[in-house]
Amino acid sequence: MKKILLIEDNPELLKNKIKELRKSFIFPIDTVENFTQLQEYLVINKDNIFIALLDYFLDGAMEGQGVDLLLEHKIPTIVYTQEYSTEIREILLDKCVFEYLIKKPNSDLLYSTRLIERVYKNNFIKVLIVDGSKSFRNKLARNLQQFGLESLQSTNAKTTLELLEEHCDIQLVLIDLDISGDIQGVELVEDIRKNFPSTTLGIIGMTPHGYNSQLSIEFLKKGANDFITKPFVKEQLNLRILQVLEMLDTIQEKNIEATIDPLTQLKNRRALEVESKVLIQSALISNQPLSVAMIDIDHFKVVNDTYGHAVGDDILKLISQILKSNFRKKDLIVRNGGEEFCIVLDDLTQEKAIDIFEALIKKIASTPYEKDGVFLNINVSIGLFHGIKNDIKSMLTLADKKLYVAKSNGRNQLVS
Ligand code: GH3
Ligand code: MG
Ligand code: MG
Repeated sequence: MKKILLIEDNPELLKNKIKELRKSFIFPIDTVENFTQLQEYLVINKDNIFIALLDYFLDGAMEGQGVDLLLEHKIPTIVYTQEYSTEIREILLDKCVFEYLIKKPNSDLLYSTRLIERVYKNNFIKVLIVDGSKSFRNKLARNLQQFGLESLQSTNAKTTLELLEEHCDIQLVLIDLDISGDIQGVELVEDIRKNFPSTTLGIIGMTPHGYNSQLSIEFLKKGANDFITKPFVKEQLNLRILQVLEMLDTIQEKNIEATIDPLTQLKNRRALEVESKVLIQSALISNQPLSVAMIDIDHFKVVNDTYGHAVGDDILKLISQILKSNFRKKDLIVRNGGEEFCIVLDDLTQEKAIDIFEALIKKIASTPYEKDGVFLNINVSIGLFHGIKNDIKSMLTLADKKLYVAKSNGRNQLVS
């Protein structure tokens, strides 16, 4: 895991800062206490850190040489001083440092935390800059790099759309009003939105100074998440980027929460309803059957009643683990609710599907649960429907009927 580098020559402040950081982050923290140490540290470790928190007036580098050294190594840096100085702020903004803060205890703590988290996450995404001016694009790219963001560049609509198709890790597009080609910035936003909704891709429109403010509003109407007027102060842009990316993260987290079962990390019933639609569609088109299996743990109530709910939960996790390791990545594996699971497979003959689920029953029966002196054999019963219907519900009902037969025939078996 990448680290935070803390550069501070005041031992008391250093100690407090570490304590503060440990409260908010699991990232490892390295520290150096003067300029010589910083030089030595960077020779070996420059690729292992994702952000540096730097005391501007550093022992051995009272002129801010620490900043230059970190920038030389393209390391995103937040610079701190004891007292606020407009002069230092100007120097730092000019140098492309992405943030300058005061190091009074607890000052800007929440903001610092947000920034550090953002810079870390920025390592995994890209920004696309769409602008006619090469010098502006390069300047913006340097800025973004200080924010931990790698960027791609484009001058026109066609290349922009191609790059978006090619790079699925682009999470933000910055589009100037005036771009090359026939299609203008605002129309490009509209084109992008046909395939990339504002819940997965952020767009910030850039309007050159002096343009009619109505044009900025057009950006929003066509689907941009925000706009900014040129020329802008870097902090202004960074804050807008921060907000847009944080919003996308929140949406993504909510989507995952809504479709993943927290105990087993398997998909839930809601995910089954959504994802089975795609499988059913392509099965109907290619006239191929699906294999839908309902799996239910045998006598699970007895396990809970005898060994307690925690052991029950552990067993649900164990079974989920076996299911995950037994199927292909594209297969739909779902915790349906309680101690019931559902698996949807495509591309199989009925014989092959029966083989797979017979093997699964044996595998589960031969993988005992063993922990804290509890030793238990677990069995499951499976009802298998093989065929195709227009909706998942009717296939589940048919599989469920077979599961019922498997239970009444004595459990630990497959009925197809
Ligand atoms: P059968 O062989 O007929 O399926 O019997 P069974 O006991 O497995 O079925 P029953 O439906 O009677 O009981 C299911 C039990 O599963 C009851 C419930 O407490 C337990 N259960 C459901 N969800 C969870 C869970 O999340 N954690 C734990 N520990 N138990 C759960
Ligand atoms: Mg059961
Ligand atoms: Mg049940």
